[in-house]
Amino acid sequence: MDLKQLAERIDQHQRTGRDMDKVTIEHPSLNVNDAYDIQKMCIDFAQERGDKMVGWKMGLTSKAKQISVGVDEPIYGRLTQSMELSEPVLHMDQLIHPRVEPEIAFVLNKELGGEHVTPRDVWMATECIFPAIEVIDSRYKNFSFTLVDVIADNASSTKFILGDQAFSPYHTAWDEMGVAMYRNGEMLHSGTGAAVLGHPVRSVAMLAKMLSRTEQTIKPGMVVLVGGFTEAIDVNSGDHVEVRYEKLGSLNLDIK
Ligand code: OOG
Ligand code: MG
Repeated sequence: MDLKQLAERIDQHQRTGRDMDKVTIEHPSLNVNDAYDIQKMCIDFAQERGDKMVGWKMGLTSKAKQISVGVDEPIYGRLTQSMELSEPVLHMDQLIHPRVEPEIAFVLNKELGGEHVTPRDVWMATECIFPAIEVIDSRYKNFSFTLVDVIADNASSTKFILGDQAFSPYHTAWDEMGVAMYRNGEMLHSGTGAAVLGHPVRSVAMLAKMLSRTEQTIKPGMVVLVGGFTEAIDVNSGDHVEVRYEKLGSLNLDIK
């Protein structure tokens, strides 16, 4: 089985926003390592086209998210410059069935890596924390996938936006911080940071450890999305999403 050919196929669907069959239907023997190789190749293609890697995301770090997609272990994905929204507007063209979720993002000021990274190491390497919204859009039909499929599809990464205001890592207790997500004025989901592995800092530590398996590190300046605090919501043209973060203010997203 040619991993590069599979990466080319996924890359094309990521770019055109057309859905596709799960790669494991045709290739049931693909494993998690193959899937991360495919993910990396897709990002290499994007970089060859001039895009730039700006960070990482953790996914499926909360029970709510794991249950909603039927995959019960955390995964990571790669974030590029072209995924970052500079205005709180999401255009539906070239998206398939986007979903929106409340997150926070750590930005590091030191390299972080190794199989023994602790929350303490993460705090020592954290410059600031932003409220964030992630837009995920699985390239697979019906937003349905296995662990291997979703990793190969870059953990459904599509777009993200950070608030303008950066916060000190010591601004609040991030596990106690509440979020509430509204669509068109109706509150659909709420939760706290503890939903993410007990404390969001653990998600960054877990990423560093997962990356150490392939001798990679998180570089200074990189953004790390820790994973959705709650289940994601479907959005359509005309919708307005607001996420209220306790002690951080709100983020908004208009769907066009
Ligand atoms: C996988 C990506 C999950 C999160 O924050 O848990 C994710 C998916 O649900 O499609 O981004
Ligand atoms: Mg997410």
